[in-house]
Formats: sequence, structure tokens, C-alpha cells
Amino acid sequence: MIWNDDFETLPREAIEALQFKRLKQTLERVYATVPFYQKSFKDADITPADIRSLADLPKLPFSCKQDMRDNYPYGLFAVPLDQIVRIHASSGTTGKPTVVGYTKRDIDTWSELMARSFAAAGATSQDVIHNAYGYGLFTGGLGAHYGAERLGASVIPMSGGNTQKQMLIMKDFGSSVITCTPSYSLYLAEALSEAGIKHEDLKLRIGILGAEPWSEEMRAEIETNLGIKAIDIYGLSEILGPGVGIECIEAQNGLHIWEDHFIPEIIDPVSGEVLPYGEKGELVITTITKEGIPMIRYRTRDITRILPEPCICGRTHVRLERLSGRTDDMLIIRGVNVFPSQIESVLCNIDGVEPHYQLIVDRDGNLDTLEVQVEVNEKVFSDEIKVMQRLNNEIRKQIKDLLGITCKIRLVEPKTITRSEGKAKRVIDRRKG
Ligand code: DLL
Repeated sequence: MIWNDDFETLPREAIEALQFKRLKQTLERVYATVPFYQKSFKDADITPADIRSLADLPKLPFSCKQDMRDNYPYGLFAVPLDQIVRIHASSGTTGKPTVVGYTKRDIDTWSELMARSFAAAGATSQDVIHNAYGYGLFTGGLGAHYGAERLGASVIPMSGGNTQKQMLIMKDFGSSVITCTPSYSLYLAEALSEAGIKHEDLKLRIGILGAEPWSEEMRAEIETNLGIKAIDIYGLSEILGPGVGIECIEAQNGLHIWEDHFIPEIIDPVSGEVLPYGEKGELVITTITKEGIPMIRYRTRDITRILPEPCICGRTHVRLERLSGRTDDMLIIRGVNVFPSQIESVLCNIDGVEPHYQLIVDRDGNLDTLEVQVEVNEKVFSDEIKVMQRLNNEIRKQIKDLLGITCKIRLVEPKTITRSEGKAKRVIDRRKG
């Protein structure tokens, strides 16, 4: 269902006119209120007046995570703190968290965009939405919560963890939509099957899954194991939280990015040059309605391409191809670029292994080594050694064929790899530190 027909199906010229108007307002506001942007615009010898059309956007300097750290905690806020009604932060792996603030209107916009996203995913006011994204500083929990309420659905604020309780509530309360990370949905599927609960015993019909990269093959596993349609949702705290983009249930092919609120660009991550639609590179987003912490040309480090082709659902907003990973998660193994999601695709297509894996990167002298640890199913595990060896060779060969690198495969017992309740940790890089 289209939640907001007026905006979601705007003709291209109207979207661009609206984007330009909102961009100008945003630029003038940040230039007047945020010292960081005053300085970075001055350094680039540019003022908001120099932006005369959308085509001038690439003249503006980028912003990045380091700028947020340098201005920790509130330096990038464009309004005084008394107008901020909510603060979130993303933990990150090192150092201080990245802090974001929302005005009352920002919370309203976010709720609206999440309601819009839920509707695009096929959820309605009749649904019981089981929200298993973590509540707290992470934007997933409260972001999905407000959107689900705005949609008019019945929200169960589960948060992450306590899988036994999740299952009980899912069954007894008749949860029909689950929101969580893709890796947690697989964990839930496994726990349900262990508890003897079949997906036919549940009302679950849709999963709205995101916050981490996942592959098309992983989607197939989740859809089969839970008997649902699995929809990809994208977002990041710096830009909004969940709800920057989502797949529509009609096509399940690419995530519509809400262009009346965000301007996406794809750049070459090395040169910073803007790439044409259709080419793969780093996603850069400019927010054009946010008040608390507007972001100009923010480098997300997420790798994707923009798909401008019209979509069968009737929405006119461009789509992002499923995100293949982050520039900083990309492993360079003996000079070859490897995304964990590529290895995931191989593993999910091989019979006998489970979609639970971890990559261990290390160094042996001057040589990078990659070990793929993956669980086998009970049947393979109790089979003869020969079967395990054949499987081992098969995985190694398929990875070599796809990526051109030789890696070590370690088949591990079922349930040995730690299950995640939020974002899965796929890589352990022992070369660092
Ligand atoms: O993960 C917001 C979110 C919550 C999105 C719930 C979707 C659902 P952060 O913690 O700031 O915010 O992490 C943002 O997670 O830059 C991507 O690298 C990654 N990410 C988010 N969604 C996807 C996705 C939330 N659908 C970072 N596919 C982003 C791949 C994703 N990666």
C-alpha cells in the first residue's frame, strides 16, 4: 500500500524541484548556525548562494564520521539543545559514540517515513508488529516503534534478546510482522524449530529486516525457515535511523530511498568523484528536511548503486541496490577485495552447511590468511569424515572460483558460532592491533 500518494509517486521533475527548494533552505540554515559547515564551506570557497541547481551539489564539501567525532557531542547540532527532544547514539567499534539529536518535527518526520516504509513492506494497521530491534541509544527500536504506531498497527516493544520469551509472545500474541536484524531472524527460526514450533503455528507473514548487510541467498533461507516475506530496510543514525530506504513488497528488488527527504549520490570512494546512476560506489546522502542535525553530503561508507528505472509498485523514488557492505568492512586479502556478503552467498548455496559463519583474518609472515568457519548441519556432522572432507573441498573451490583466493575452511559443529541478537559480527581481523 502507498502510504503517502502525494509524495511517493511525484513525477521526477516535481521531486527535483522539491529537493532543490529544500536543499537551499537546509544550506542556508546550516551556514548560519553550524560553525563546522561555515568553516568547511569557506575552505571550499563556496556559499549557499553558489548552489543554483541540483547539479551544483557536488561543489559542496563532504562530511564524514570523523567530523561527528571531532564535534562530539553536540557540535553539529543546528538548533539549541532546548529544541532537541531525543538523543540517540551509535556505539561504533572504537572510541566515542556518534551522537545525533532530533527536534519534535524530526521525530514526526521519522515516524512518518517509518510508517511509509512499513506500508511499502506490506504491513497495515491490522498487523501486530513484534519489534525486536534493540531499544535504547540504538535507533532501531524506537525508530520502528514510532513508525509502527503511526501506521496504526499494534506494536509489541520486545527489544532484542530473551529468545524464549520472544517465541512465547510471538505465538500467544499473534505477531504478524517481525522487525529485527536478518541474523536474529535466523536465530529465532532456529530456536522455534528446536522448540517444536512450526511457522504454520504462527501468524508471522512479513519480516522487516536490516541494520546489517545480508545476501539474497540469506533472504531465501529466512523466507523458507520462517514462512515469511523478508523485506530489506536501510538506514543509519547519522542520517535518520531506520527508514531512509526500504524495498517494496511488490518488487522486493532494490530499496526506495525517500527522495523528498534525502538526496543520494554515488561516489568513487577513492577519488571522491560523483559516478553516474547505475555505477557501484560509496553512497553519499544529504538530508533536506532534518532540523536537529542536518547532514550535507555525508559519506555513509556503504557500497551500492542507484537504480533509476521505474518500479512496478508505482513509487517514483529511485532505488538502491541491496547494500553489499561497507568500505570499512571490506577485507583486502592478498590484494583481493572481499566482502563478507560474497562469502555468505557461496555458503548459503551449499547443501549441508548452515547460514552461521565467521571469517577469521590473520597474517602468516607477510601473507594474509582467511579462515572461513561455518557450521554444518547435524546430518553432515554425524556422517563419515569423507563427507566432511568433500564439503570442505567444495566450499574452498567455490570461494576460489568466485573470488580467486584460497582460504582455509573449518567446518564446525552445529550451534558453535555465537548467535547474534542484534548486528552479527562476521569478521575477526587478527591483523589489527
Ligand atoms: O542500523 C539503523 C537501522 C536500524 C537500519 C534498523 C535498519 C533497521 P546504525 O547503527 O547507525 O543504524 O548503522 C548504520 O548499518 O551505515 C550500514 O552499514 C548498516 N546497515 C543498515 N541497514 C542495512 C541494510 C542502523 N539494510 C549502518 N543492509 C549503515 C546493509 C545496512 N547494511
